[in-house]
Amino acid sequence: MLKQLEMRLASFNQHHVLRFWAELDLEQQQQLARQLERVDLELMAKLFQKTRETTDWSGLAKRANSPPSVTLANQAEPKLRREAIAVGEQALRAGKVGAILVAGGQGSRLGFEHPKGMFPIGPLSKRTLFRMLIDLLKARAAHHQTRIPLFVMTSPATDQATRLHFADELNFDLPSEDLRVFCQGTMPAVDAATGQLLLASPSELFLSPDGHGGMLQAFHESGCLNEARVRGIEYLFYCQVDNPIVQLCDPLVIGLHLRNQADVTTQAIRKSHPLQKVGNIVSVGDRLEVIEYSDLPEELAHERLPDGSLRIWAGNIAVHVFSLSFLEQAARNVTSTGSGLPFHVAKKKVPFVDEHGRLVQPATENAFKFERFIFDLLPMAKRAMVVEVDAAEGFAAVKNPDSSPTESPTTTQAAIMAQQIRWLKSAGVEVANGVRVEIHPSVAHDAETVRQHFTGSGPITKDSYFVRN
Ligand code: UD2
Repeated sequence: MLKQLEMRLASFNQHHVLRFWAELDLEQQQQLARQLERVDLELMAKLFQKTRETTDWSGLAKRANSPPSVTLANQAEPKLRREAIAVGEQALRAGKVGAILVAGGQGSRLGFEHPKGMFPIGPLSKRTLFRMLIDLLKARAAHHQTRIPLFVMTSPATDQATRLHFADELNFDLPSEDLRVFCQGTMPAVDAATGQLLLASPSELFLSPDGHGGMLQAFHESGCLNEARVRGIEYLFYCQVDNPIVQLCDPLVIGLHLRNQADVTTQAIRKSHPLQKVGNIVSVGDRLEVIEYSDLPEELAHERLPDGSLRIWAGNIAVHVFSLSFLEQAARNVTSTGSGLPFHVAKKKVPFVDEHGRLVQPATENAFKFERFIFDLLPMAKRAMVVEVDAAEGFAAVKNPDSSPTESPTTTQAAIMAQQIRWLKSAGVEVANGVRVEIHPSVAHDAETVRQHFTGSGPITKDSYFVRN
């Protein structure tokens, strides 16, 4: 077995990963061999080659237009809204909708040492991101007298802690058949100068999650895709664990998706400023694409139309509705062609074990990491649709620690409270200035249910957490 492994590695100039082999015990040798068997060395060589090529993002952005979109603003097209909501509600009631929550990222920017979903974000309740989102999902399901199965994607970095957390929380009272946790794959990192695989220890490759685009393969290979099909799911609502105000399984966006017979429908926000750190959804020819914020040249990000609005305005908030049949088709392509979603490269600082067996903490970026992004499914879709949502009503992601002025726990909590106070005020409830308010979704989960529950209530004059006893 060793001989074969050596030969395979040598033909890709990767035999250095066995340099500590003789010092490893049997278990460690088996661990390393198992890891290496799973690495596609040919793909790694190709990806390293590709790091030397540059993508002409500027050319693409110049050719790109902002995508045609439907707006969700309350006043817009009331008849279309009503009809779409009815269609979405019907799909929900018929049990045709499931939810995918991606929670495999390590949350390193936030500086939180547990899976990000465990971060306490409820402004008064301190409910975690997982609990906030699952409470919302349960409220949505109860409101439509239906069941919405939840598929949570973890990564090897978050899987165990996430499963333990769910067990501790008694799966947030979700029936066992409505909760699946599946784990995404990993990718090795390579030395930026040589393309050689990096070791995290003498018996381990350095591996990191393969990006949220790894969802497609993991969803398929874990059997979740098939399970969803067997259960009669036709539409999957996809979102990220870091956005507690996502309009989770909103009947309007599901209804628009259905009426348009779309493969993918994606929510977009109007960017608040040209360099906002969200991907840019554009249309190129008859396809949608996302240009990451880091790839969009600054001068193009600043371009404005004659009316003063941004030419490239549509910010990706990573909220998508996928038709199950489209995901199945895309997953079949992955299996049959081995190609799948493209990999994006990032140059990062990656600690590694050097030839003397010492762990080196590099001072500068020394390695390439490779990730797949879910939004690369957009250009594969024959019918893709963009729905504009007001950021205040659907996007308040937690990305950074409180020392940052944006996308921090404080800004997200402020957005949650501002939204709920807005809903209360539009239901005619007075809310005193400076008062902190949080409404548990089992009481009310959107503007309409707040109106139904609170109309006629007295003024709110002190910090209040509304929750069912
Ligand atoms: C992402 C999008 C950006 C914008 C923004 C909105 C990318 C590359 N960029 O930026 O366009 O839409 O989100 O919030 O997607 N995750 C996994 N597995 C992984 C990596 C990430 O599950 O291997 C999850 C992670 O747990 C989180 C989400 O994906 O929920 C976003 O990851 P991120 O924070 O790295 O993405 P970000 O903020 O750079």
